[in-house]
Amino acid sequence: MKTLLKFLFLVFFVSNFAFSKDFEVKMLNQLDGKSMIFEPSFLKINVGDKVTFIPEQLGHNSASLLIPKNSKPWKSQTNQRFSLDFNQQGIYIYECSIHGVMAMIGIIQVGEAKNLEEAKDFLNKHRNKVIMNKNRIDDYLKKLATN
Ligand SMILES: [Cu+2]
Repeated sequence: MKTLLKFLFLVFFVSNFAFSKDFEVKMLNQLDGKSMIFEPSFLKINVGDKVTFIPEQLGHNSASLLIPKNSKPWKSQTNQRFSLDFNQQGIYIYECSIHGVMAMIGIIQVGEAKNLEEAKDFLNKHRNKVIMNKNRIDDYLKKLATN
């Protein structure tokens, strides 16, 4: 009995640390008066975690804009559920290819923000390419600054 308890404790303890977590990002037309948006649009996860982009409403995809070194860029099909494992630390910036100019942009930070300066530079430049919702870019820059 004691051995069983020890075993169960160990399984619980190890699983808490060893197993990766699954996250979901919804692709939406509307949220609280905002249009064309990822939710959550800023996500902090650990190395090995998985993110699934959910086409909750139609007309969106997820495509990487800036990724850490040694990681792979991605571009999902419009209206398709899409999952990705994040195995490199750093900041990943992505957009919806269709609504990029409306700042339908999201950020995923995996572990340490190793490419922080690069990510900030990118956002500052990218700000000029966005026509609507530039304030979202400013919010991201603020969030990254207090990281
Ligand atoms: Cu979109």
